[in-house]
Amino acid sequence: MSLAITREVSSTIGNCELTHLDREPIDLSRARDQHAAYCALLESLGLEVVRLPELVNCPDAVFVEDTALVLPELAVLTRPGAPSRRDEVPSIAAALSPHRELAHVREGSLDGGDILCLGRRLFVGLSERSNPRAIEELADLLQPRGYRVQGLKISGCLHLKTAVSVLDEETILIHPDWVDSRYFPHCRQIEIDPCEAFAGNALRIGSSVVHAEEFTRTRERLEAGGFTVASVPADELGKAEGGVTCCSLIL
Ligand code: CIR
Repeated sequence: MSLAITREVSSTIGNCELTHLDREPIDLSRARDQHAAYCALLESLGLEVVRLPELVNCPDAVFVEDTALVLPELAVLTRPGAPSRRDEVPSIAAALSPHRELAHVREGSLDGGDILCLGRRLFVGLSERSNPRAIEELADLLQPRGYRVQGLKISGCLHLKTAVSVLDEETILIHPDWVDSRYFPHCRQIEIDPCEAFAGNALRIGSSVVHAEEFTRTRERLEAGGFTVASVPADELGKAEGGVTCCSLIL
């Protein structure tokens, strides 16, 4: 059975990093309820969910995606671009170590939310969090294992995966104002509804697509494209700039 590593929402999430959104109060109990619904949804889709305890001193620790890139052959622990997030990494390394060989980004900065995997092609967003040095380090680690690593520009959003997500082997969901669709000439592309700027983040689990429930117009586009959408409430963690991919590492 596949595994999803998740972590409880920190009681300090109100002090999260914010880049593109204004700070709004976050209702902790509502955020935790939504996170619990997310974990339950992953279980209903057949995953075994590991729930790590909260890290009180790391407000953003629920967003485990940013701390590692998990591939079939190995896991690469990142060096998050926000210094406040670097203490999240050791406990994720401990959680991953029974399952994967581990490698580390040591010099550059990299958030997992900036890495889009399309088969053995890895696209890395050059964001405010991830830089060319980290892309070089990733390439050194992964090219010998048959991966191609390519940086690409994004603008207007936090991470590459805020703007584009993989739906299946040949299809992506994309916000074309935030990432140039010409980077993906080989893909069928479904555009988000323009009224729903944050709808580009989606998590593929088997034949389902996990998606935030408030983005009903984009959901219609996904369904028209032939996808089965599993909606989950996510607006409270959305105030911390988190989406559905951010809250798990899938093995
Ligand atoms: C941060 O700014 O780091 C968090 N408040 C949000 C991280 C969301 N992670 C993701 O998109 N992968």
